[in-house]
Amino acid sequence: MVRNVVSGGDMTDYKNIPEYSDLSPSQFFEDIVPQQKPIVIRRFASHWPLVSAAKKSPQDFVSYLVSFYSGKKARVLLGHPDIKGYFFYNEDMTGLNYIAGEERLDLYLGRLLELSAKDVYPSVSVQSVSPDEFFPGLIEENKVDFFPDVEPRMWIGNQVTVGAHFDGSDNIACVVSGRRRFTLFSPEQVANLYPGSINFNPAGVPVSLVNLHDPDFERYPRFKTALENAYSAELGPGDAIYIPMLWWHHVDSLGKVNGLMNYWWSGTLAKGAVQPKPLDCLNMAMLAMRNLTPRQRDAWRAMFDHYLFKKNVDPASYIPEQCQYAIGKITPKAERKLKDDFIERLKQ
Ligand SMILES: O=C(O)CCC(=O)C(=O)O
Repeated sequence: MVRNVVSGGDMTDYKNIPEYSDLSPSQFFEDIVPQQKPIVIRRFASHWPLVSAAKKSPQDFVSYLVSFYSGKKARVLLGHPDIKGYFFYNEDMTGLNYIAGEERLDLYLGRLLELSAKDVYPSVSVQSVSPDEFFPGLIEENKVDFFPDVEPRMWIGNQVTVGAHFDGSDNIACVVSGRRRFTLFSPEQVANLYPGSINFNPAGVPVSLVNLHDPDFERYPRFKTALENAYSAELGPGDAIYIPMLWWHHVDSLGKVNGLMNYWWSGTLAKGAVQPKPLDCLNMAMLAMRNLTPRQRDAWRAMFDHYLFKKNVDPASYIPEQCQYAIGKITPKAERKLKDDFIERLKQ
């Protein structure tokens, strides 16, 4: 059992996410991760100099970061004040409601401080940048012993909103500056969230087409059910949230200068992750089966249930190891051959 359960969050309209503090990596990986349910870990990184600097002031946070800066330019997102920080599609979904450009991060961070003094300001954000690339040495001073081999990513911006989306990896996201509110939906809520295009979206994965802050219930009536089943937690510097793979997360950055460090692991965004991604498979399955009748699709559902979901019996339990391939045991050579066969077929 996991110890040190602290109180739940204080969001009355949403379900609380269980909270822990002083969680050890073994408690986390042995007790929490197998359940694939979100938790909040208070004081996950409260010992980091980066968090201490942010707690002093946004200026201290920025100065500390800039002291590591490599000089490389990063992709910066910029949105008009009218979008109220919500990076999304444009009105008719022919494009996005923000622009992106390359910028030096020391200039960006300086600008972020300037904007924090204004009443009306554009939304700015750098998302999922590599600390090793842009701030070499930062990670050595700001480590957790949960993930010795996972390279984290950083997110720095003002009051921006990332609409509900999912990732193909498990994730620990740790607030390092400002505050963030996370609103989570379980994978079973997918239809109630009205996910948009797989191939054209602001996030690299489908995003919910419903604006959590201003839901159009006439157009998206099932979103009410999603809201009834939503979880929420607000995090400050040093606090972290565990978001299991495929859990939808909508994230509001609430401070003037917000920073996040996150760790994606054992999934499609982690180092050494397996390719192709499950989302590629979904795309491919839709392409391959688009002209099948509903009955034929049902027949394939049974086949997927058998081979992939192993519903009633594990096929690897009765197929000799040397013939299992993707079902179970596969040698690197056989995996390469399977992928090469795919490539050849896709070229046709
Ligand atoms: O915190 C954010 O702004 C978004 C973070 C996110 O989507 C993630 O960590 O997967």
